[in-house]
Amino acid sequence: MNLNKVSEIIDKRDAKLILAHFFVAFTALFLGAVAGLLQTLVRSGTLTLPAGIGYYQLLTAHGVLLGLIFTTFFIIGFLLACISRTTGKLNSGSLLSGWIGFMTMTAGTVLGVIMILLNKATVLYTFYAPLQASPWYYIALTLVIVGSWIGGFSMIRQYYLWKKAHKGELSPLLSFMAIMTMLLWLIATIGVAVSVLFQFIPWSFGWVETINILLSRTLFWYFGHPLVYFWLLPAYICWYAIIPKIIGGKIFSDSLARMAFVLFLLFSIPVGFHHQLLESGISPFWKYLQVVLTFMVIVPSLMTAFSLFATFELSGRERGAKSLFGWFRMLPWKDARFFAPMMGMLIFIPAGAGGIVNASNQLNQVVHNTLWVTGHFHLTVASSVALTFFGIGYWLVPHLTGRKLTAKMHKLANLQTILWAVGMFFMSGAMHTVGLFGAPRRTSYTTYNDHPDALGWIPYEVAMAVGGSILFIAILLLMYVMINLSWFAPKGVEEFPLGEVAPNAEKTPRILENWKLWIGITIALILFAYTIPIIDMIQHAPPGSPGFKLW
Ligand code: HAS
Repeated sequence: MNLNKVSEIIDKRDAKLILAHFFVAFTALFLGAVAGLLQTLVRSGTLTLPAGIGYYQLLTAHGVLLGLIFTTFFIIGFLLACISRTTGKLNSGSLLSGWIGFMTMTAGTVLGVIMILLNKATVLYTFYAPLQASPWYYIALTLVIVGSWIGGFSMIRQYYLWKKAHKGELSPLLSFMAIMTMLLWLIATIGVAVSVLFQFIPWSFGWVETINILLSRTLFWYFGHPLVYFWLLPAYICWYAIIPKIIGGKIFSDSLARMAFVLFLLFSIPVGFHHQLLESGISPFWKYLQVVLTFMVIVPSLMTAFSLFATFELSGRERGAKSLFGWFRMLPWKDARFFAPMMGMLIFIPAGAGGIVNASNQLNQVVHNTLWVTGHFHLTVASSVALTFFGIGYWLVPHLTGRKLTAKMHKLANLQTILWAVGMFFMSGAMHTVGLFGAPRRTSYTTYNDHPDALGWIPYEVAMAVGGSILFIAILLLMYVMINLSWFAPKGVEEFPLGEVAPNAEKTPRILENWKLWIGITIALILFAYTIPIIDMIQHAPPGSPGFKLW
């Protein structure tokens, strides 16, 4: 097979496809952020929405645009960039399917947003039954997912062609990680696709009268938890394989990085019940089993933390750092490509600890459905992941547009990161705290008839609004930087930083690339964790529910 030579600069045609994904991603980010700002103002009682716009309508737009659209478009664009950079420019078939995937996802996004704006889909991003949206909303979600599959297949095809042309060689780390991330997504989305196609669409069209709620929620969370690792793994790609180059160090271990990704594939799917610990209808044994598996999925993150510390320390020591933490000062704090992801890493320490709290059955009883959980995911996806994505954008956008990240843009980008961290400190800190006092999530402004508990929550809700406003300023700054890097920055070549493995790292065992083995174990674990509970849910289903429109 004749693949093109790998070039240090991504091919122009591939760049266009990647930039198209980024364009939709950053537009969704901006619109979702406007919704977010308004939400914090409404929730703190500071603002009443005009023109009949509902709080929950806004909340749906916020969750969908940021949690589903910004992330999916950015990730697919970034993974395509990783593939193109390390296996050579996309061949014409892969490029074409990349564009078809993009168009399908974009059509789904536009249709979905129209449904939300028409107030026909105020069901939040988790679209829990029995809330019932217009069937066109579920069709829109289907298009987004099917489009992402087509994009994913174009990456897998490219990877397959590379492997064929390089028989017996270990694939480039970045491509391996990109394919693993995509594989995780493909297996995870099967759950939500089954639920949407066989439950939500027939039910919302009125072809069947009722829906099995527990089954729909279970299929959602079968997808919903690996979804969070679909967000996280691209950030890990940057931390493992790109940051070492930016700091002038080396990747600590290729094997460890690949092993962490394999473990994510194995353990991130059969754990959805930890989102349903308080739901009846699932026996405690299966909940217990999935909680144990949840604790397994913490291991690759701990491995990642270890590997990153090793990379930082070794690179600092190589440059003469002597004391225990001397390497800390050697890190390039003024480099925006480093600073934003690094803040993401630092924030991931408390964010991950919060996840461990959530996963602990007894503690989950205290925090479930409170603002604590909202605080948790604003630290994980909206800080650790988002800051890393911004950091990637700072070099990848100019790399693709043939421009330079200037010293002025570095400064603004660093200011952006600081504002983001400060805003999130206020917003997420207040959410975590008031969540422990019992304030529920997914709730508009109310004082529950001036109940003293609810009145006590208000100062925290105001702190959330303060944080939200700072975050919005940060988004405006981000947009300014991204627009500059896309169209106005000086022409030039911005590097695609690609780390090299430390020369004395262990040789990577071949078994880590044994796709059949890992996919086989993944399927076995999924069948083990889900088969009996799902049969139970179908055989002993309570009467199904008709649809409700409560908005
Ligand atoms: Fe979570 C709910 C458990 C991670 C996102 N999570 C959510 C929801 C979202 C979400 C969106 O068990 C809400 C869904 C909804 O709408 O209802 N979560 C976990 C656990 C982890 C975890 C155990 N979550 C994430 C990540 C997310 C995310 C990542 C997005 C990207 N989560 C839960 C549970 C719930 C939940 C329950 C349900 C709650 C309920 O009741 O509803 C773990 O994966 C976390 C492991 C992480 C670590 C941290 C490792 C630290 C690293 C950084 C090292 C730093 C360095 C820098 C090296 C163990 C890798 C240092 C440098 C220096 C210079 C000092």
